[in-house]
Amino acid sequence: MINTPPIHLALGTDENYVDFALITLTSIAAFHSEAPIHLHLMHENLSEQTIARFGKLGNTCGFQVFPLKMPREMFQAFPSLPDGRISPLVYRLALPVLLPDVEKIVYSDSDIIFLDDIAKLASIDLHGHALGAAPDRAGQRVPRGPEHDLPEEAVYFNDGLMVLDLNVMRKANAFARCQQLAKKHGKIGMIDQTLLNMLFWNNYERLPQRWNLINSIYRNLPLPGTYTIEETREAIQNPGAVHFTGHHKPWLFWKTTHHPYADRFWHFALEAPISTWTKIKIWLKAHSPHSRLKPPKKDVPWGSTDLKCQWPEEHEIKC
Ligand SMILES: [Mn+2]
Repeated sequence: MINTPPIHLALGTDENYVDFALITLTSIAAFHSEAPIHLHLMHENLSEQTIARFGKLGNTCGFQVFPLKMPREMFQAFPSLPDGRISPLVYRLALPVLLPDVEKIVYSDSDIIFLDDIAKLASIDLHGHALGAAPDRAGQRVPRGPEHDLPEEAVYFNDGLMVLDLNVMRKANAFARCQQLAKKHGKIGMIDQTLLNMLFWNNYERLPQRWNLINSIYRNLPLPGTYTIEETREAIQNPGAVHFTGHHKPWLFWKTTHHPYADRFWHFALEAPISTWTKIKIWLKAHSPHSRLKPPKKDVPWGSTDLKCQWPEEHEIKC
């Protein structure tokens, strides 16, 4: 164990998203047992008390927490939140600069639940590319063309779960170029994701769909040029990480359920070290009529029998 190199993992949060980050980490701990995890906790102004909550979870689950405070001056080029804070969405862009000694790192959003060992994701060969990521339907809404710095043929990826090669990103001067592009494009939508696509649309390794099962996957056919029907079905049958993209978050009471694995979120939320009040709210959602999986609008070649209904034995929280 001592000689095993650590898995580097980066998560970014403000006080509003702390519970969700803790839920994501609880799911990671449940499926991971080998190499130690170094968690780089990106934040701007988390209290010491809050950071201690991550430390406590790390102590019981065997990962080390390294708080990583975002220097405000680095983020001047990006639109800030209405109250003046840095948007936590853009923290990830600075990783190549913030962690000069780290080579490979997994970045995860906090609306993600892992259902397999993160070590399998971290060890995926990127074949010299800057990053590994999975394509996303959200790219359909992004304007293309030379003036938008994104060609028509780009297969737009989701940046919520990525394996990054920080050396390759540093060589490409990724963060400085993100700053320049942000100034040029002002308030573009999905800014972090669109900037990374502008830089790396032709320099990313396509991850198997099972490593980022986005919200729309169950109710839609895969976009042409992304995954085949067979690959999509396999991913639905054997997910590695599920991602509650878009507005239908499984913790929002009035939102209907579009993600086939929303129940896994409810499970880990009830296991995670979060407040009882939050757990009650999530339990109510899990037991409300809105928890029923909304069927696809169109004909899709999979159904509820393709969902992984059996929990693997190792889902038990080990810590
Ligand atoms: Mn996300």
